Amino acid sequence: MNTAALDLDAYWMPFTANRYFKRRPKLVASGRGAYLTLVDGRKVFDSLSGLWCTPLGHSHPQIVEAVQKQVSELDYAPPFQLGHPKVFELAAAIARYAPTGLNRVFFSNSGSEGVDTALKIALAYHQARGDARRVRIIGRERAYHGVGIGGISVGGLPANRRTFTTLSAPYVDHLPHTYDPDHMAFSRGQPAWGAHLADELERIVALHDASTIAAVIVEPMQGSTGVIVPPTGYLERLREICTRHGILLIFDEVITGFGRVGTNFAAQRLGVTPDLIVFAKAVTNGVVPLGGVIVREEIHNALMTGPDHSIELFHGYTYSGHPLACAAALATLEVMEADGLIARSAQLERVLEDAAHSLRDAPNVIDIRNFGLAAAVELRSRANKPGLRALEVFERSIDAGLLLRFTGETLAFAPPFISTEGEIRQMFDTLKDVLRAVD
Ligand code: PXG
Repeated sequence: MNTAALDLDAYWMPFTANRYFKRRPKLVASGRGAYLTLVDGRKVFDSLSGLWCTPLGHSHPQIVEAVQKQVSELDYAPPFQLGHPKVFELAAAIARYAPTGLNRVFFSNSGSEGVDTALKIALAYHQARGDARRVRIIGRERAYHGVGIGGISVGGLPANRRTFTTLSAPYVDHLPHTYDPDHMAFSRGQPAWGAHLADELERIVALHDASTIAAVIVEPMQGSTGVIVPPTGYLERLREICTRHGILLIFDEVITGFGRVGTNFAAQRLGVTPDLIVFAKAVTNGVVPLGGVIVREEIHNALMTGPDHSIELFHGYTYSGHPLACAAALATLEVMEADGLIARSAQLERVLEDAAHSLRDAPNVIDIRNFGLAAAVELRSRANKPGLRALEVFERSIDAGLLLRFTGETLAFAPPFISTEGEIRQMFDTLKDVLRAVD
């Protein structure tokens, strides 16, 4: 494809250094299985499964077929006061994947919208029960809950918040994050240190009074800030404190949901059941945008009040439960089940862990973390040039056949579940070579 004639000016790219990119554009031409091919012919291993969203690999024939069939049959159906069979079928299928008791599903189109939806449901639930003083939401430092106003308010990444503070929701507070390299550098799986950080919730509850707090929202494993793994016992303690004070616990499982940590959701892996789960990404294998919230039955039922012809929740999207998204999701869940891919994700965890930690002595590596089929390698910054080393590693890796994700000085890996053991080892062997070549 001749891209020299392509005008790059009009497209304002998301979360991208636009000017840098447009001087050195990298355009993807096609994707198959665990690989993407750039327009210049370079083929790269997709080591983050897209952006954590394509665990079954690109162009999966069964998903492609399901979407093609759907678009020719029913391309769109209005979701307000009308439904279509697949959206009900999908909600029931998702409920079967979720922990017992969470069996009502509200659909959005993205993780950000899913987060906003969960926060609204939490507020609506308390109001419906006559507990309208519960208006505060507690998030966490370093959290990423998408880019909606709700999500950045409870989120904890300063760069994503600081420009927009005037729009942020006022009734929020934040737990401390759980990352402390002095206590947990090079941990394999869950760090032993840090459960006590959950007790900070008691302090926040005492400060604001439990009667004003609606919900706590956390990512069970923090993905986009660089695979920050919950310390053993930490989430259990959060759950216990929330239950004791009548506070809802929301797990944002946009990254961890649908097999990334070797179980359907992180809730099941970690044995901690929240009241609401936000999902997106892998549910459709990234093929069509879809997100949503899985809600505990009692929360849903508490809102089913008033005359039965009246709307119970004033919330929804034009594309809630879009037929193409439903077709893609049903096919994705079918393939996951038929091919045992969540079990495969679990099986590959140890291979990934060993391969990642083999970089411990590689140049400029200051931490390695892993959990489920995800890992992060943290690099030392060059003096006065934060992020530049990771950027160079990223560029060189592409030449070496590896597409990796970097933010700041953190490299993140979340390979497709269909990867071979050899491909997972190769990812880190390639990275090792690249790190030796970058000063
Ligand atoms: N919650 C969590 C936990 C996420 O990780 C969102 C919400 C927002 O989802 P949408 O669909 O609105 O983007 C996310 C998104 C990365 C990366 O490189 C992570 C995300 C998005 C883009 C890149 O880690 N997570």
